[in-house]
Amino acid sequence: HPQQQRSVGIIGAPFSKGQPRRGVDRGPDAIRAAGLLHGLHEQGCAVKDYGNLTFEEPPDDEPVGRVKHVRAVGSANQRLSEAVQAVKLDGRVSLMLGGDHSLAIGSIHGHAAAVGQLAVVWVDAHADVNTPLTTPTGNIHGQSMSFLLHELHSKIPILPNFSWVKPCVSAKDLVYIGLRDLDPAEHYTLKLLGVKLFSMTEVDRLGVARVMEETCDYLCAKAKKPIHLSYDIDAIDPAVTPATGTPAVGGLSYREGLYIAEHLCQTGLLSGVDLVEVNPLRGRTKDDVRSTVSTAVDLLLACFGRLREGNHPPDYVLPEP
Ligand code: 5AB
Ligand code: MN
Ligand code: MN
Ligand code: MN
Repeated sequence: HPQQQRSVGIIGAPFSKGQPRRGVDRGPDAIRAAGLLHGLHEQGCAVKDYGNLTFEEPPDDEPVGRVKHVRAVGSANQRLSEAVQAVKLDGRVSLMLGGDHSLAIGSIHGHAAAVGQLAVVWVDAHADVNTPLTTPTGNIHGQSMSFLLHELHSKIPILPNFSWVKPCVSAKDLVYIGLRDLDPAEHYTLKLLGVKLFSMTEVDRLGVARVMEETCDYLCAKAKKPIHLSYDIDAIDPAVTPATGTPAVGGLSYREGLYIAEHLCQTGLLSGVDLVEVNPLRGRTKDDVRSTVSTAVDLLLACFGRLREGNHPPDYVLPEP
C-alpha cells in the first residue's frame, strides 16, 4: 500500500560490538546529518524518528568459545527487536540505521514477530551466515543469518543473552545479492540449504535488472510476503563507499546499488529496511566518508520512493497564467 509504504519509522542503533573497529556506532547520526529526514520529507514520506537506542554494557562479557561480546550483542538485539515491533505496530515501515550488521538479528526478529513470515533480501559482499562454531573471527556481524534461519537451529549453541532469539526465516525465503567474500563454511551452508543467491558473478552475467526480476519472482512465487531488506553498505564497491569496516573489491556500482533499492520499492512490499556498516571513522579522507554516507542516504531515499527520472508531489498542479 503506497501510503503506508511512505510512512517511515527510523530507529538509530549506534552499536559496534558485533565487530572490532570503533566508529560504526556513529553511522546513524552521520546518516541523519547528511539529510536523510529532510530528503524523505521532501519526497512526501511521513517520517517519525524514534531516536537512537541506548545499550547496556554487560559486565564480564568474556568470549564464549571464539565468539566475542556475546552478552552485549544479545541484549542490544533484544532491545532492537522490541523497538522494531513498536514501529510496525504504529503501521510504519521500519528503518534501522546501524551500527554493525549483527543488528540484523534484532531487526529481522522484531519485524517477523510483528508481521509474520518475511521474505529477506540480503545485499552484502558477505553472507554473514557463519555459526558461532564456524566463525573464523569471532565477530557476530558475520553470523547474523545463522541465528535467524530455521534450518540452522540445531547448529547454534546456547549463548548468554540469546535465549530470546527464535529462528524466523526459512531458507527458501532468503535471497542474497552482491556476494563476493565468503568463508568455506558459509559457502557450504548456502549450497546445503539451497539458498538463492546472486553473487557478483550473476550480477555480471545477468545484469542487475534481471537479478531483481528473478529475485522478486522467486520470493513472490507462492504468496506476497512482506519484504525485509538488509543492506550492508559494503555491498557497494569500496571505490564509492570506502568508509566501512570490511571492504571487498569488485562490488556493486552506485547505479546497481540504487536499482536494487528502486526495484524493491516498486514491489510495494518493503516493510522493513536495515542500512548498516557505515563507519565514519574509516576511509582515508573526508571525501571517502562523504561519499559513503551520501550513498547510504541515496539508497534509502530510493527505498522510499525516490526516482532518478524525477519526482513530484501527488497533488501537484501547474500554475495558471
Ligand atoms: B559484514 C567474515 N566472514 O565472519 C567473518 O560486514 C567477515 O556484516 C564478516 O558483512 C563480515 O568475520 C560481516 C570474515
Ligand atoms: Mn553484512
Ligand atoms: Mn559485509
Ligand atoms: Mn562489514
